Amino acid sequence: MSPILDQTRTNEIFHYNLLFSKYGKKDILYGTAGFRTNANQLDHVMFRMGILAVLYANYTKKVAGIMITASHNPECDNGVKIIGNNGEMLEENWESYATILANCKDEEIVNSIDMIMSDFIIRLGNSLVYLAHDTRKSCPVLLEACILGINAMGGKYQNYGLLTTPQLHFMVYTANSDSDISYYPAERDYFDKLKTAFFNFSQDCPDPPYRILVGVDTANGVGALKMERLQILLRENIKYLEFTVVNMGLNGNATGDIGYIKHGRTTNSNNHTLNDEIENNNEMGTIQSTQSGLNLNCGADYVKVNMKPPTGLSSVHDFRKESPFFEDQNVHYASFDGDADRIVFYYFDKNHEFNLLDGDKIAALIAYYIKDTLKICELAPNDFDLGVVQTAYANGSSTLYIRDNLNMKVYFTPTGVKHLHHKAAQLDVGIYFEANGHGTVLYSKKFVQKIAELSKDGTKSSKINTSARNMMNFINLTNQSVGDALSDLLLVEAILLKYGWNITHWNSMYQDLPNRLMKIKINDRTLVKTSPDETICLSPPALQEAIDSLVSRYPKGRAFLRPSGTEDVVRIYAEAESQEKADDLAHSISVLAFDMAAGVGDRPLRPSK
Ligand code: G16
Repeated sequence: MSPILDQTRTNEIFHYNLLFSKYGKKDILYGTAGFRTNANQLDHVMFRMGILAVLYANYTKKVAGIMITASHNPECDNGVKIIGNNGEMLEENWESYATILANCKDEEIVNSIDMIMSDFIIRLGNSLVYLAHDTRKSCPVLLEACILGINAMGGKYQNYGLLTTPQLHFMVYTANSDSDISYYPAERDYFDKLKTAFFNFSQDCPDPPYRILVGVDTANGVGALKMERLQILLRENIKYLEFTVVNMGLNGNATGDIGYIKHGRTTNSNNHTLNDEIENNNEMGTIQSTQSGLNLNCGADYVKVNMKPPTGLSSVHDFRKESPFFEDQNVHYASFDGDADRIVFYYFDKNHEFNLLDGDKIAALIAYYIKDTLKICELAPNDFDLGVVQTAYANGSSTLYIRDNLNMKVYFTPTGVKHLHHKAAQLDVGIYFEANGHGTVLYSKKFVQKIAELSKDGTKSSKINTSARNMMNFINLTNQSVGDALSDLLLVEAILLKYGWNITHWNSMYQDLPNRLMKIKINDRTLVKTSPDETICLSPPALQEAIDSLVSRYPKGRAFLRPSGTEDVVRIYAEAESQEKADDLAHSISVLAFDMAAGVGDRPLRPSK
């Protein structure tokens, strides 16, 4: 998320006509606009991000995007993601300017703007900023502040209302791939692309003997509306795959079984059809859902961190028990986060044990499919630079599997999708996933061109033509601008369909090393410094030595800690040969860090099963 916001600032009222008269268009008269709200006192920051986006759009001469969301964090948190000109994340050098602008005093704003304009040699002209937001109640107020900032700089904006973060990335990417920036891509384009690619892919796959039921936990967030729409679109053509959406965040029911399918129709407990919501949200509209319980006891982060299912799944279980169509092995689940840019999968095995398939397993599955396809297409392994990009959080077993079984290169970057994305973009096929479920695949022009040629090459066997066509559809199904829960969901389902695998089969690709993720609050997390790859703690002094000594006592032990970039916490990751030992190790390091780095509040408790 960018920039790093100073949440401790007191509220400010900013007189935007000062900026307007300096930078905005002089022919429109605006009064003084002040805004005083309690949206975590971040409205002034959103105002400045509106300004920044206009400057950035003027610099790149492309559409910029602002997504108002605090993603996987609780409802009370607020944040903003700025989207760069390729539909990707804002460049790093701009992030530091965004941070300066976000945190400067009111009286320094003009100077900060002038500095940015001079450093990037910006001349203000036409600029367009796309806006969207998640379902937080604070969004309308923050959006208003953002629009004021854009207006103050004489910029134009297009408000898309409720979108997932990856959808807004897609809009910016689409607009910027077209030279005419007055064209507004529609949400329909996004859904058409996914629907068509998935349908075409499935045409070349065998029909599964049973219908497959996928329970999707949308974290009571914006993903609910979008998943609902995707489900309706897919249902037109795909008969054997049924999605059941839970934790839709409507009716103020945070944790109940809110949405479920009966006779192929989706209702909530009020018999209010969700189609109404979708129709109201007609592409550009802004509706604020009456959601609550966003990311609360549900969603990708909750499931990954706690290694347990979210609340709200019992409707899927009920359905499964009642229906003769579904067999256990054909039921699995997925969880999105609050802005639907992450996804993890899971299922219950015969012993009703919970099994998690996180970003590492998704990366391994995609790597397997791509490797297999290249082999069928008779492309030499060295023709293309293929690789998987991971972070230190990647499970050790996943790295070994990708390296040793798939013979693919594995690269490591620091945490943060921007780093992984950047590395993946240097490869012909760059598969990147963080263990938390955030990731996608990037394909080079050279690779796409070759696959397109092979799909139509009459001198090749029909097997090669089909596999290459399959790969082309897979490429079209991928959101290459950013990790996208909806797109990733379909990528996974497409591969499972192709091989006729159920989730148990997928899970058996390799066995995760037992691991545990914990977080602690300390007085000042900025005092914790790590090596660039985040595996060694450089400060406070002596902490790493103590960690090393603990780790050495655990067979197959590995552990590290790092300050979070999105929450006021330090995260601790540990792996070991058993779950109990991984829990022990993570807990011991948490206590160590708590004691050595001025922990705040209660000492960390040992994780419960
Ligand atoms: C964001 C970043 C991810 C990162 C996550 C947690 O996720 O995009 O790359 O892994 O925060 O970061 P940290 O451990 O530094 O708090 P999201 O879903 O909020 O975009």
